[in-house]
Formats: sequence, C-alpha cells, structure tokens
Amino acid sequence: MKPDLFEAPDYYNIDDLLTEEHKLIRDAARAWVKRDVSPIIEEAAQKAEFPKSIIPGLAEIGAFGPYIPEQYGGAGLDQISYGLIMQEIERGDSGVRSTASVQSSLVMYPIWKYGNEDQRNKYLPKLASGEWMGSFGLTEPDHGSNPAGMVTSFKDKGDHYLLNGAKLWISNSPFCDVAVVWAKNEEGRIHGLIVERGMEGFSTPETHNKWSLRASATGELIFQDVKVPKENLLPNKSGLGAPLGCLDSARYGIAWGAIGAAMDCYDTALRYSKERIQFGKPIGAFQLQQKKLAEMITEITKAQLLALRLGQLKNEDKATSAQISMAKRNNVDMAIKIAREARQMLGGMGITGEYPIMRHMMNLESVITYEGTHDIHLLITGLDITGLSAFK
Ligand code: TGC
Ligand code: FAD
Repeated sequence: MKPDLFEAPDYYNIDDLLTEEHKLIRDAARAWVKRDVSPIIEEAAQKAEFPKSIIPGLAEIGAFGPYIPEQYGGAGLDQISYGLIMQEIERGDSGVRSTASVQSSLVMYPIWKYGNEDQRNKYLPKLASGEWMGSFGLTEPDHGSNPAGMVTSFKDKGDHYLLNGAKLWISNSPFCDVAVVWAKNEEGRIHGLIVERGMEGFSTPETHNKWSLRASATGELIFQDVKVPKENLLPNKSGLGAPLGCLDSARYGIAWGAIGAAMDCYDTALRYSKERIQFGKPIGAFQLQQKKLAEMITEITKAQLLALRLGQLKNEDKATSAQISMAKRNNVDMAIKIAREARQMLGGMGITGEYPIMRHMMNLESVITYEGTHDIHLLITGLDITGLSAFK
C-alpha cells in the first residue's frame, strides 16, 4: 500500500466549532491511525485477520469507552470527542472502528447503564484497557431486522440461569472474553446477560469468506445449556428498549465513522486526479471528474454538520433515536456513494490494494447493513414523521 498522505478536508471551517480538547483528541487519534493502522491494515484485510496488535493503541487513544466515566477506566470525554475518535479510526478502516464501537457502545455502555456497581467495577476497567474484549449478541439466524422475535432464552434454575440459543453475525465474537447477550426469560421478556468465555456450553465459531469488513473478526455465539451465574444478569433495564438503547450510542458513532471513510476516499481521489495524466492533462482538469469531486466535498461537508449538530444534542441529552437513525443512514449512504465514485476515478488502480478505496467500499457494505439496514432506518424516519409504523 502507498504511504498514508491523508489530509483531512474541512471545507466549512468546522474546526472553528470544535474546542481545543476536541482537536487534541482528534489529532492524537489521527496520528495513531497514520502510524499504527495504515501500514498494516491492507495486509490484515487481504488475509482476513483482525490485527490484535492494535488493541493497546486503541485503548491508549481512548477508543474503548470514550464517554464512560474515568472512575470505571473510561476516558470521561463528551460525545463530540467520541464521534471524532470514531471518524479517525474509520478513516483507517471500518473494521477497526467496529471493534471499538462494539467494545464501547455495545458492551461497556450496557454494563455502565443497565448493570450494578459490582458489574461495573468487575468489567469496565478491563474492557477500557483492552485486557478483556467484548461482543454483543442481538442478531439471530432468523431474527435480524426484527430482534423482538428472538428465540434465545434462559430459564431460572434457582441458583443460576440456563441459557440456550444462538447469535449470528457477531463482531469480535471469535476472540471475545465476555459477551453481552440478549435473551428472553420464561415470560418472554428480553434481558441482558454477561456470558464469559470458558463457561461450559458456550462457543464462538468464526464466520469465514466475508468480502467485507475483512480486518474485523465476525462469528457466532452458541449457547448449549450454559449455566450463567445470577449475578451476571443486567438488573437495571429490560425489554427491547434495552438493546436498542445501546444501538443509539453505536449508531451515533457510525454516523461520525462513515465520514472518516468518505474523507479518505475523497482525499485519495483528489490527489490522484492531480497526478494522473491522460490526454495530456491531469484527469482532475476534466469537467466530469471535477463534478465528482465537487459533489463529494459537498456531501462530506453536509455529513460533518449533521454529525456535529447531533453531537451537540447528545451532549445536552436531547438527541432522539430517530435523529440518530437519520444521521447513521445519511452518512453511511453518503460514504458508500463517495467510495464508488472515488474508485472509478482511479480507473484500474482503484481495484487494487495500493489504495484504500476498494477496501472502504467493501467495508461500507457491512456498515450500511449492520446496526439497522438503510431501509430499516428509512422506516424509522417514516414512523417518526407520520406516527404510522410500517413494522407492525
Ligand atoms: P418498537 O415496538 O418500536 O420498540 C420496542 C421498545 O423499544 C423502544 N425503542 C427504543 N429504545 C431505545 N432506543 C431506540 N432506538 C429504540 N427504538 C425503539 C420503544 O420505545 C419500545 O419501548 P417500550 O418501553 O414501549 O417497550 O420495536 P419493533 O419491534 O417495532 O422494532 C423497531 C425496529 C425495527 C426499529 C428495531 O427492531 C430495529 O432497530 N431493528 C434493527 C435491528 C438492528 O439494528 N440490529 C443491530 C444488531 S447489533 C449490530 O448490528 C452491531 S454491528 C456492530 C459493529 O460491528 O460496529
Ligand atoms: P434481514 O433482516 O433478513 O433483512 C434482509 C433485507 O430485508 C434487508 O434489505 C432489510 O432492509 C429488508 N427488510 C427487513 N425487514 C424489512 C421491513 N420491515 N421492511 C422493508 N424491508 C425490510 N449483530 C449483532 O447483534 N451484533 C454484532 O456485533 C453484529 N455485527 C455484525 C457484523 C457484520 C459484518 C454484519 C454484516 C452484521 C452484523 N450484525 C451484528 C448483524 C446486523 O445487525 C444484521 O445483519 C442486520 O440487522 C440485518 O439483519 P439480517 O442480516 O438478518 O437481514
């Protein structure tokens, strides 16, 4: 892969709206990605291996629990800082951002928000430091967009719960130490349980042959009569709203992350367009190529403003689930379209691993699917503005 010459676009001087702390945190994450992610990520993706060597670096830049209070090992930052860290990581690779999203918003967040003090103290510091890695089990083989239909269940056996079922498409599952698993009790109510590697009957087979998110490990969570200690049930929230609350936090991070992938594609295409000569002049001088670049920077700028405003609302605890859903949908759709256009601008070189664009493009096929598909998010906005549910 070519050296990482990335320069972040900021067409509307959005940096002026950030604090000095935001910029320091963003720049530290950006420098780490250039130094530790860019040189290894293409090979990791080609080999379809999650590069475990980057886990300590992710912890160091505050990517594990950016907004979790410092008393639990988190970085105690605001929501805009969290977003900026996700943007920079996904500029490197969506799969690396996935690992951080799952750890922070889908594992640490529910333990922090729905767990008790013993659970917070036991798990959060080790998850923040990367000593333990987590996964989040909501999706099942027959229940993806409709998690309410899940069949994974647990029974009260007096001194423990007995858990049975299976989860599919689970990021980090092959190497996770703990999994936050959503399952129904005997009354059909959804609860979160913390399942630990080593519990008898718990296995995590890897899913192979993915063309997307290849540098992220994806797999199953299988539970065959797993005895889960009663103290591992998250006591403070139940029902579908509990896992969906975690998704709000992760979807928000993705809305920022997608901007990173888009910026990398745009920056690569812009540089290439000035260097590549055809018909005696740089391809960037042709009107059709300029149209592509002009539309890319316009869409990136709109996405940056959407994410920043959403971050302000989140900092004030005013962001609605529907607003978060809109930003996830819009920004991922923006990024995947930019990746497709940028790839074309590089001609044949665009399909090689010399440049990051094709990897971003393939990764974004997962990002537009997970955490709610593009169409599910359209229907969430539809429900919000009409009051009529297309799901029931
Ligand atoms: P519905 O009846 O609308 O709601 C059930 C209860 O949940 C509440 N609620 C929410 N709470 C918090 N945050 C949200 N975003 C919420 N949305 C709904 C709602 O108020 C209600 O509460 P209550 O107290 O009245 O019971 O539920 P529904 O069954 O009609 O489904 C709605 C729908 C389709 C929007 C939802 O099921 C959905 O979002 N489906 C998409 C599934 C999804 O996103 N799965 C993601 C799996 S995790 C993942 O992909 C990780 S990838 C990680 C990575 O690698 O980065
Ligand atoms: P389906 O729900 O079967 O949907 C298939 C198609 O039908 C989609 O186009 C969808 O939009 C459409 N559709 C469905 N319902 C409707 C409707 N009502 N109206 C209109 N169209 C509809 N899950 C986890 O729990 N944890 C994870 O860590 C995790 N990581 C993932 C990592 C990767 C790489 C991938 C690909 C997925 C991951 N997922 C994870 C699962 C992800 O959330 C689901 O794939 C996603 O929610 C969609 O579910 P599905 O794949 O079963 O598709």
